[in-house]
Amino acid sequence: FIPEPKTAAIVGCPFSGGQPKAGVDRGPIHIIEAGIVTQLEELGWQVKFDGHHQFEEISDSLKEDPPIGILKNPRLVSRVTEAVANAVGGHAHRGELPVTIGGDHSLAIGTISGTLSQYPDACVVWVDAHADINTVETTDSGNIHGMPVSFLMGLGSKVPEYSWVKPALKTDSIVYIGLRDVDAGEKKILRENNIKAFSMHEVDKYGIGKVVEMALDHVNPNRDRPIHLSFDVDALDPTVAPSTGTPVRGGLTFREGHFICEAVYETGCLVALDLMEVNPSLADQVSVEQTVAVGCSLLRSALGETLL
Ligand code: EXY
Ligand code: MN
Ligand code: MN
Ligand code: MN
Repeated sequence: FIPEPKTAAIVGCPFSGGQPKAGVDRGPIHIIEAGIVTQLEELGWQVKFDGHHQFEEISDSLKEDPPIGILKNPRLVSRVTEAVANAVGGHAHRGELPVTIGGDHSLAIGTISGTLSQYPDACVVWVDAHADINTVETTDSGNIHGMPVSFLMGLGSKVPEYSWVKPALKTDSIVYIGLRDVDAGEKKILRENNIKAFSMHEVDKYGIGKVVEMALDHVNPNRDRPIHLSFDVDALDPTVAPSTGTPVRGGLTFREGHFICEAVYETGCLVALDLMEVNPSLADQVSVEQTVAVGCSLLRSALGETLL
């Protein structure tokens, strides 16, 4: 799907409005400072990075952003993700592979909308400890990073502020890997909509190789659909990626996380990539460096780095 010379466009998104913890907005800054641009160039990519997106204009223009129901920062998240959708869609339109670095996972409302605008037949591989599919009705926290998938599918009652989001993601076009902290309301949504999910239970039972094969068979049986890979770093075990806002024990090992990225790259179908929820202000210096390094290496694996 990606023309030669293969070009990756980094969409740096210093944004934290989808959740309450400060610092996740510095994730992309650390990933860039760790040298991801050079690392991807060394893999043979032409890399475009023209600075992090600046969302100040948007936040400054919003004098106040009171909750809608219990949704927190609803207008800010809407406008930022709309801008991200345009950025990602624009890069995809130019034949570049957008690599969005968050920032919190509410950004995926934008990244996946952008991908689907250019590749309506794209499927999504969502790697996360969480399902991020709460609706306006089911969310207990009101944190929109726990809700992007429901917005993209048009589940739950509509928030007028989000009318720009097309419900373009079909329930059979996403597959989850790594789940282990799913709210009761989310379990019901997954069940009722027949949404395919491989939790850590399945990873333990079948092994990551078989799980990824089954996951791809579900969304992309002929390996001919474009793939958007949305990787939440909290899918990894907290011993591997400690610096993240909602860590959950019992996660993917270092290799399991990388295997997913390698296997998606090997399909040749990858058209967009997200790395979300790296929060360099959580945990000690060593843990932060470890998390940033693992974030960079996941991105490299998804863009073709091999072990041999
Ligand atoms: N399910 C919980 C909520 O909706 O608040 C926790 C969500 C955490 C989401 C992180 C980004 O993946
Ligand atoms: Mn850009
Ligand atoms: Mn997430
Ligand atoms: Mn998560």
